[in-house]
Amino acid sequence: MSRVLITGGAGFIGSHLVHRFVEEGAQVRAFDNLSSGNMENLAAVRDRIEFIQGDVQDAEATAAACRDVDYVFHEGAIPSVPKSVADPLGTDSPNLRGTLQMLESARKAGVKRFIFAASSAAYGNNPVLPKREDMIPEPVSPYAVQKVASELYMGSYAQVFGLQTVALRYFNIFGVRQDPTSQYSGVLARFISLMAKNECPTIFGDGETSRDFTHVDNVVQANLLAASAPAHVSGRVYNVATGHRVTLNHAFATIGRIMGFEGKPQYQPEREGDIRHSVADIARAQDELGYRVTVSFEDGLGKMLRKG
Ligand code: UD2
Repeated sequence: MSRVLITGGAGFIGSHLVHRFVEEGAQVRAFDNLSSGNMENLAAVRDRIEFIQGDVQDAEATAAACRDVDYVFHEGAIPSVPKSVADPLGTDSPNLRGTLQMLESARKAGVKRFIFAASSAAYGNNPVLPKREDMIPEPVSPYAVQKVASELYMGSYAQVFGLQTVALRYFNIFGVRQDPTSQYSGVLARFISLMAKNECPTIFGDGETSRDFTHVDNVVQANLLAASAPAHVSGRVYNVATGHRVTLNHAFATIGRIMGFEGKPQYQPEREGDIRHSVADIARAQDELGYRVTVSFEDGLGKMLRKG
């Protein structure tokens, strides 16, 4: 039986990994400083996991977290582009230094493989579509720099120390337990929570902006595959997405139809720094990890609205 550590385990994506590994019968340890994570996300499995409240920058806490663990899934971070712009130094510590600390603790503990939540932010404003992993990274925000630099540390630890590492670049992930409360929350969670209160969501721009919206179940599957794939995936980077893009207008209409919301969106000027289109090439993940999109955009929305 595998022993797994999930950092950011009380957060949105981390808690999905925790739930899935509990179902798989793994021995699960969740690690979170509860700065943005929430124990409610783990309520259903709390008595079946070990939980450590700690910070990814803390050498002692991370050493304890990595003890007797086979696989580390490092999701813990401050997952916000605007926060990184407002506070580059304050976000660098958890997002980059935290990754380095986790790698160091994992290496010392003899972890088999280290899987990291990287980001499509690595592609920045490069207009070429779809985004392929062999494109040169063009990070723009401090957040993107922190994620790309973390990937580079992953590659370094794979080559220099022989720690097996895999970086998964997530594209616009959505699903239940995603926090809809901030103006910087994922747009779909935001639309759903506003429509549920019969309030009109805002679309920034003309609504033809598009994203590769990816249901979190696909992310969970990608992580399982990244852990079990042959050793030659070590040191590599993979897009985790659907390979299709959906416009904000289409997303609004689809959610409205499912929820029976009849209002119109409010259009406001484009948000500064937004990229226009984003869609991934997922061939590398398909070929090397055996990744398949198991939940489409529409099915994912249905699941999210049924709270499944
Ligand atoms: C995503 C990631 C971010 C980073 C970035 C890399 C999420 C939540 N964020 O940011 O972490 O990886 O990609 O490029 O996945 N919008 C509206 N109305 C709203 C809220 C947003 O129209 O109420 C628009 C927003 O202006 C943007 C699009 O929806 O054009 C997507 O916004 P987002 O914040 O969900 O995600 P994104 O792609 O900016």
